[in-house]
Amino acid sequence: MITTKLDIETIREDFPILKRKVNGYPLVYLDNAATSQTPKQVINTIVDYYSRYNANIHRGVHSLSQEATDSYENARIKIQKHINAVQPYEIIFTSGTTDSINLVANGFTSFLKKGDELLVSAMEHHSNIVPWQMLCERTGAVLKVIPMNHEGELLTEDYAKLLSKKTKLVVCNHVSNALGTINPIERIISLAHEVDAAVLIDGAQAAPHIKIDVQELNVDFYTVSAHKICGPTGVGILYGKEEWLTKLPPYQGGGEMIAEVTFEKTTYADLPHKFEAGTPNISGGIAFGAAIDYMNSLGYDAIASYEKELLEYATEKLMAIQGLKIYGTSQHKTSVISFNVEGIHPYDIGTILDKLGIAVRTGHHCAQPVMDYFNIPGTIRASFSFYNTKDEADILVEGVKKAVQMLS
Ligand code: C6P
Repeated sequence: MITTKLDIETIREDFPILKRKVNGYPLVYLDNAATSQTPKQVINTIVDYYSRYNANIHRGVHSLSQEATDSYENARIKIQKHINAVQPYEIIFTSGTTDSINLVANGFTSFLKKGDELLVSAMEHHSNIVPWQMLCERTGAVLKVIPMNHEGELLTEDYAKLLSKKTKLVVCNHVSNALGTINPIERIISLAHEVDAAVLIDGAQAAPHIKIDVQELNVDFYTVSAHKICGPTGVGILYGKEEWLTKLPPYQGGGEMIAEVTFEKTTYADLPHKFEAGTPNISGGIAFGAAIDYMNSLGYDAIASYEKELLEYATEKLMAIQGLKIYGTSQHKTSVISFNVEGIHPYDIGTILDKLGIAVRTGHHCAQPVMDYFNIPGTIRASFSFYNTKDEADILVEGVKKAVQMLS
């Protein structure tokens, strides 16, 4: 298959923020794993919503409310089609991946008993650790860890040995935010299903880079945050198989999630509303749909092939810096480079890079167990998106060299 090449100069025109200067230098934005930038197509969708049809949804008979409801539900359908869910009501709007995971963890309270087991990978974000620890505290279930190696790859044979009839749930990220590793989730899911365990995949870092097909994956739950794929903050989704979402109890009580309320008893609404209490982030949901349209207009194959080029280029250049070590060296990686320079604290390099207009993240990246595994306080993380360029990779490399010179 021939992949069309991205026209990066034209694409960059879509992102007004890329024109700004920081500390007197043109912005080099390499913190895309924390949050991606927003194209004008998505910004305009939000402006249009507030300018023309701002209204509460699923409630009024008036025209504005119906227009807003239609747009919001249309966004749900776009997301359903994008990840190939069977039904639109298998898409639950949430405030993001963290919220989606907490929804499932809360619901599993009634499914687990003392001695049941949950498997979590060694390279999870805190969002995919802490809610499960809280679930274990509530139920007496036991949390076990799928180990990884020094390349930052999960040990699938060890994983297979951890699985048993006691395993009720396996949770794992599709892509590690701290290392960039793309995990073999197809195998993780199929092995879990052999012991009848459910699987939740945290797709926060995969959705910007990989086209997801939840039916092909046969995954039970999958989470996405809009702000990492060119959408707004404060909105995301939980995908759940219909059979699981039907079984799962509601997360929060309130308006819109009910069928009927009396002081004696409340009955709950059908999917997806059972999980969507209160007024949602309406403009955010609609703009999430616009972000999906934007990503698909570029094409995931073209995005992946260009980001691979950027990853290889930047990796090679950074590796040439003496004392620089990259964490996360799997062959299966997204365009994330986590690194340290011997004898220098990551925060100090990050601060100097910022003075040069280069935005990277430094620290533990909300993945402290990963840092503990490598016995480091944190890393400098440069995460590239499709709108970044090789010139920007060069600026990063020169910036790191300059920082090293100043700090040595
Ligand atoms: N990681 C990062 O800089 P929210 O905040 O709910 O949208 O996403 C949480 C989350 C969950 N899982 C993974 C793998 C993630 O990377 C994140 C967010 C950002 O790495 C901000 S901490």
